[in-house]
Amino acid sequence: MAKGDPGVTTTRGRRAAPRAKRTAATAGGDPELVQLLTPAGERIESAFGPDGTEYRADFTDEEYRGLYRDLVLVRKLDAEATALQRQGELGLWASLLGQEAAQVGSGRALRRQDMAFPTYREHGVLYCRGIDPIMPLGLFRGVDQGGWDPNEFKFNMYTIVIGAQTLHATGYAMGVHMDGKTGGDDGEAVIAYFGDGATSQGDVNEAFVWASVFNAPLVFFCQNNQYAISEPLERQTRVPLYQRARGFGFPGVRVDGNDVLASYAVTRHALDNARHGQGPSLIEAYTYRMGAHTTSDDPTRYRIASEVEAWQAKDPIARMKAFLEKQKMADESFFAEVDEQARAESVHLRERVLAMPDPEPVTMFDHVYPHGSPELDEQRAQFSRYLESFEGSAH
Ligand SMILES: Cc1ncc(C[n+]2csc(CCOP(=O)(O)OP(=O)(O)O)c2C)c(N)n1
Ligand SMILES: [Mg+2]
Repeated sequence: MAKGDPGVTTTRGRRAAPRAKRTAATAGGDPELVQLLTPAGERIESAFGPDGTEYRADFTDEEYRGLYRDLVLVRKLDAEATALQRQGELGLWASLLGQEAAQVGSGRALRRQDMAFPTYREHGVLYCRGIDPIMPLGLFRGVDQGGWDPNEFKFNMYTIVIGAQTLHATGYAMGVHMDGKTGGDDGEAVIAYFGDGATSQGDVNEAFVWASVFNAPLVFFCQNNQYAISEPLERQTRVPLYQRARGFGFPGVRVDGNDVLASYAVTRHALDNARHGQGPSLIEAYTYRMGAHTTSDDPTRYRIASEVEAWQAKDPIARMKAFLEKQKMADESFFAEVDEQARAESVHLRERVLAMPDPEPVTMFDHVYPHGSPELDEQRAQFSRYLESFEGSAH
């Protein structure tokens, strides 16, 4: 989307609006869900969070079209990565299919100075941070260690250890606060991504405690995609996840994670509170993992097709397209042009993946420590001798 700063207005502390303004009718009767765009593509003027905060998102036509473009692009690039894995070109891929709106909405809500801590599935946020989508593919191809400069892009490394990044984010956010970088519009906020399954990890609960008592400028962004590999949500919690926040002493809100407008509005509000020194909050983005957990998983073994079909009807891209059509903000030529851009970018991605050179095996010792170590030097030498023992081999 356009790099401007789209308007999001929120009103804190108001009482809940009359029913007609709320989202209950369109969100399957769930008054707990903040939604600004229904699955049919109808725009909702405003929606209220559990603490009475009113959320709105008013974008220009260009910005609405930009959000749509982002959604289509990240889905297409993700599909290309899945195909590359299927063809043996990547070792593994964790698809974001179905979670595009949660990621683009929250990713675009970040201001330039904000820092993000992802899991292994945040390809949409990575895209919004301006990182070349080729960057994580080296990791999943096994030819590099997935490197980009976290400080340059304000986006940390992918984290496979479930929940660990919430502690990293908490420590970082505490540092931001102690350095006096909060308290104004130019303050820095931090966002930590994690899944529904991660909420059962000790790390995540410890992060909640520390962030709370040290008033860290941190948004905990939980993508509740309903599964932790094969374990459904009911194995993680007996209460809606966003309500957990209350016990830790900070606000929680559940947003329709398939609604890019609401995901943006809720995240922007939480980040702005954090940067102004109002401490952490928890966002539960209610969404669905449309594909497998990773390419190593077969979801047909633990969930039924009708469940997937029910969520297909809430597709984040279809509703944004329906909205643009209804509002006459975009015509067929626009949609065709976006599709063509997505196709061209995915072909370009594929070409670059296939051209990635295989690393020399000994380079695995290169980036373990910034300045190496005598033990590593010895291991490298041993490994080199081992490789040389294969007389006549490529090594
Ligand atoms: C500490 C730890 N325990 C277990 C695993 C294995 N594991 C990988 S993904 C996953 C499920 C995570 O589910 P969730 O937090 O809902 O995130 P999602 O994959 O659905 O995005 C598990 C248990 C791990 N990577 N790290
Ligand atoms: Mg999950």
